Amino acid sequence: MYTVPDLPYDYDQLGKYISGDIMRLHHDKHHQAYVDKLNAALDQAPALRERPLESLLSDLDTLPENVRTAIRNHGGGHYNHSLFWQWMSPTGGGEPSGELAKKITEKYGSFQGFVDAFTTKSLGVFGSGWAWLQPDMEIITTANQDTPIMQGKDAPLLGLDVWEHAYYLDYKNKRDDYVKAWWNVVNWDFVAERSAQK
Ligand code: MN3
Repeated sequence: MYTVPDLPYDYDQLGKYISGDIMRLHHDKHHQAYVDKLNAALDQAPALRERPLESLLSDLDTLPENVRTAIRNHGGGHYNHSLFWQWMSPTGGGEPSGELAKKITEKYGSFQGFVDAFTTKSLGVFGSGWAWLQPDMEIITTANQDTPIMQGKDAPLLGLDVWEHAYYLDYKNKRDDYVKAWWNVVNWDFVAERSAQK
């Protein structure tokens, strides 16, 4: 049985940038729904419970057809959101340092160059999806709850949820204001940790 992990901070702690109302809805309702539907799918294919979620998501083509779409959508949702909570922090924001900063600067010229490129990609996602920074410093996007490991790529270093449910209560249709605010809570320590593991 999969469960929703607790937030590593209080619901209201990102409040200036992402309200407690959004965090409660997003974590307690949306993420919970992905987990519930993932568990329901696995009830239909109990043998898959033996395998880690990453293994299922990176091997979707081999899964039984009756659960493949559910695992893609809801397993992807659980995987992405479990990381997303950790990619934010009340003490986040600012810029990365060390090796990660060097890699970003090498690729994008400056940290601001990276922020601009990532923001442009995020705003270019049509409908619901995510923007990702990959270990090779490429910025990619996926639709719905698809995640880079479904496409044979490495696990992402950083990801941004640009589904309307992630910002609508605070920002209405203004995705650009949400993305601008989000940089203030990005947990660069966690991103650097993931980068160092590659
Ligand atoms: Mn979401």
